[in-house]
Amino acid sequence: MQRRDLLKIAGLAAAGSRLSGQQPMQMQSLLGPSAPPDVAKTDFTLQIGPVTVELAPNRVISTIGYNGTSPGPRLRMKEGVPVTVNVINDTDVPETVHFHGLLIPSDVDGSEEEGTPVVPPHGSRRYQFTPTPAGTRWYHTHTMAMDDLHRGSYTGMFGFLIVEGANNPGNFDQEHYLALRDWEPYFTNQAMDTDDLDASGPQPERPQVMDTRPVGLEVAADIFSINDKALGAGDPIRVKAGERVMFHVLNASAIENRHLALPGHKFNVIALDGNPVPTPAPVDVLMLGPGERIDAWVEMNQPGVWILGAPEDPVREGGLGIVIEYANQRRTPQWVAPPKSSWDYTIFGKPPSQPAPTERLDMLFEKVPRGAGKFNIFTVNGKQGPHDQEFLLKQGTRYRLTFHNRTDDAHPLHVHRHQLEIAEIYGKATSGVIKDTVVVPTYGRASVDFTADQPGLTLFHCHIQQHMDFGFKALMRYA
Ligand SMILES: [Cu+2]
Repeated sequence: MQRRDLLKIAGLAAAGSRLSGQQPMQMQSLLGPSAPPDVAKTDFTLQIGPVTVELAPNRVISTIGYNGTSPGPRLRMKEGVPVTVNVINDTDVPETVHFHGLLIPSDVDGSEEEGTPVVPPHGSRRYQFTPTPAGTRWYHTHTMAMDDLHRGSYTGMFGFLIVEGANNPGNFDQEHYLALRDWEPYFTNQAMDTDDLDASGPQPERPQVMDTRPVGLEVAADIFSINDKALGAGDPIRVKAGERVMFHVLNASAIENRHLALPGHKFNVIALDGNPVPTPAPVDVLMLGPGERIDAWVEMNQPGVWILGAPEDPVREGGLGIVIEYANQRRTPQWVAPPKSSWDYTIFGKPPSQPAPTERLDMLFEKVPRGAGKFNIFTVNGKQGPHDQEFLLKQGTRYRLTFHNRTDDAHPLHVHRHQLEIAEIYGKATSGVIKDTVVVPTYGRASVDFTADQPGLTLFHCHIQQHMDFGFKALMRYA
């Protein structure tokens, strides 16, 4: 034994003698001086495993979810207070949990493309981050699904994540969290298209010569729910005349943009994607692309029993709705089609006051129809993802990113880890509407401004799972 080792032992012995008679907690801190102080602390545990969802007594879905339920538990975090989320993967495939709408580093954001380590099969991984900004966020799996409709966001792996800030949004008599979902998806080349409800705007990207090749397969579903219940199967939301009810709505679909209406009532929209809007405004119909959230309150001033649901009959009748029941009202829930309306982000904005950023990025999207039995593919600037050397960001620079949607779908476009301010959409200029996901209309164009202030790989993609899987993505990189 060498002299150096003897000194070490002597040192330890001395430390031990100083500790004798002291509390075990201090002993622990002596033994692990280099371990992070929070390693033993877990604020949230998400356990990935098989779940069953009883949408209705005769409709039970088997899928994968978090903590035995779908939606998963609602996670409440405090803005600026670090958290540890322990994810346990009880399945046979690697998983990732994406914290959608948070400004957090790439290694915990929950995207393999950005370099977040996966949660190995039958293993676990801790995500440690400081949640910001405040607002209605959510979490979900971010794996690829490709042709497997039992993977990725086709499963039940999603839930609300609420970041509480210093400001309370106001006093409401009730508060409800509504996640819009579809189940048991299938491939078809005749997908029901609900975008026509919003297709009244200009179409500057409509090609001179249309691509008439036969379309390939896309994904559709006929079974729907709000949270884990189909329309009529769960308890109604019971209200009293005069109450103000806050709804936090999430489109957790992997497939399609959704609309929501409540006959005789207006939604007073106060936040989009969790971010307060400059001009709160009442609307008859909400529209949310996959990934989007809306916070809106409703004044309950039409006593009766109503269906809060999708305006499209097959979607609502397939389960996308929930009953609103006023006190002392007993009758069959009523549905009345809402007034014709087009969703318009700009009514919640304010006139632009800043000059446009001079640094520009352009993304042009096309769909390649692949014919019967094959999957359509999507391109960004003529190529499928990853585009990992094409979009180089300079730290601290503000960019204007313009989306050119040269396809016949409205796409929900999501940029990770950054906030997007809508600058122009439907041919209208606006400002102050801060989003993480923006639905760009069929053949439409939209510009968003963002500041490159979150170094690290940053994923851009369409939030429709199949579009992302088949090319609709790009990786932005800090130079
Ligand atoms: Cu898309």
